Amino acid sequence: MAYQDEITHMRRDELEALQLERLKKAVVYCYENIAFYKENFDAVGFDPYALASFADLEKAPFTTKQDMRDAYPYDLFAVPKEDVIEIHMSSGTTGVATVSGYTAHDIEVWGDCFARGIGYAGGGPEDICHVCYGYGLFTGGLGAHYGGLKAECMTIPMSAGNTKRQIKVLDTMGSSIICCTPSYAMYIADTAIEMGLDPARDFKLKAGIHGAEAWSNQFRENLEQKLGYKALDVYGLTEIMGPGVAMECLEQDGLHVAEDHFLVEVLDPETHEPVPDGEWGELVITTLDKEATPVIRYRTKDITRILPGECKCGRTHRRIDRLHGRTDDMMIIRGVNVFPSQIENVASTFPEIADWYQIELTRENALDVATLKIEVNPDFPIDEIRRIEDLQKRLSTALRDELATSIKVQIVEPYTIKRSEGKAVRIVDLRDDADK
Ligand code: DLL
Repeated sequence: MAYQDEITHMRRDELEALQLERLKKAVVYCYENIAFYKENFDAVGFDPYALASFADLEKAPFTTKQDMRDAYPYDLFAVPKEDVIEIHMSSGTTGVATVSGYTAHDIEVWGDCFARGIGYAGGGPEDICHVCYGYGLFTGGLGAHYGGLKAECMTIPMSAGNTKRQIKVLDTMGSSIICCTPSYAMYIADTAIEMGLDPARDFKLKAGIHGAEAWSNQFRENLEQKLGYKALDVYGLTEIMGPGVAMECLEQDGLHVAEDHFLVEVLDPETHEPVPDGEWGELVITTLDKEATPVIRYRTKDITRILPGECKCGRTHRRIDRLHGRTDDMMIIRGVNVFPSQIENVASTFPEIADWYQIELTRENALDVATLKIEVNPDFPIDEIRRIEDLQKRLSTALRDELATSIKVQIVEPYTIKRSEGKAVRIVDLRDDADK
């Protein structure tokens, strides 16, 4: 039996009844305890006491990141501060930070959700859970940590950084599940290989639980090959709950949403109408039983779709597809929408190419230009101009065929793109502010 199997295998009708019961309470709870929701519901005439079906929720207004910023620091808290036992904050690099609070109940739920994901990875008390997401205001470290404790793993709170020490621990202590961003997993794998180790053989990893940034299927394959394990995806966000809102199982066919705690909608980002299952749109999340900072209809700006049908693993919680990226990260290159992960998908099929890249955005003659700066593998003859030109040409052609727009390609030397211990910086925007 894996952690909370009885919940992750609930009959759909029972699960939906539980969701509806919790949803009814959640809208009333927000209305009665948070002035923002009272004002916003009243403004559009949404009566929380009258909600009788999931469809009724469509009449409720959205909550946006800007609303959360405006509420800084405590205006969206539903409980007095003495009931809050932990807070997290977004980095605030693109504006004012958003603050999210947790009561003791909320922390329990968070640990449960991540622990289920450890179960999805085939893990349990016999496992050693190596957490190298950053600990701190970022939710990655503590979220994975609470999951490790709940799943009764031996949990190693490494935090991010000090890569050589991570490798020493992985090599000697038998870590079997590693939790970090996919780019940090790649950094660790590449550094270990550079140090003369074969991580697929020398480490004892059976699974990785990776998220916080978009990563392509090809990047995943490269990771699995280097580390000899199963790399699984995990989704979460500061404003709702850290990692564990949705997690992938060993089928690697989408992420099961913790539907007993979160209600998800996928909407057309322009019209805000729901799209049918299977179609891509913006993910909108409502917390069903969060106490400290409950949220109704949060517009995540993340693009995904509900995967129709049942998962082969037998769990009943619906799945969202792996994220393409955020609407914010979408580039419009000569009229075509492009996500960095699509570029990554094409580039990482080239054996000469390493998994490190950055996309520079500039503006030439009133048009946005994307230049892919990408490293070759250390064994590539970087001094042979012909070989470089040939590779550049083949890669640009492959990108044009796949994306229907042109991306400039610039091959760079190994180890010249800055490595990241947390979220990788994939887009460097060099356009003037006025151009954006
Ligand atoms: O990144 C929480 C997290 C930590 C998730 C560890 C998974 C693992 P924030 O820093 O608030 O929280 O960033 C949230 O990151 O809206 C997505 O755009 C992106 N993101 C998170 N998980 C994934 C994923 C954490 N699996 C924002 N795939 C979200 C793609 C992801 N993007």
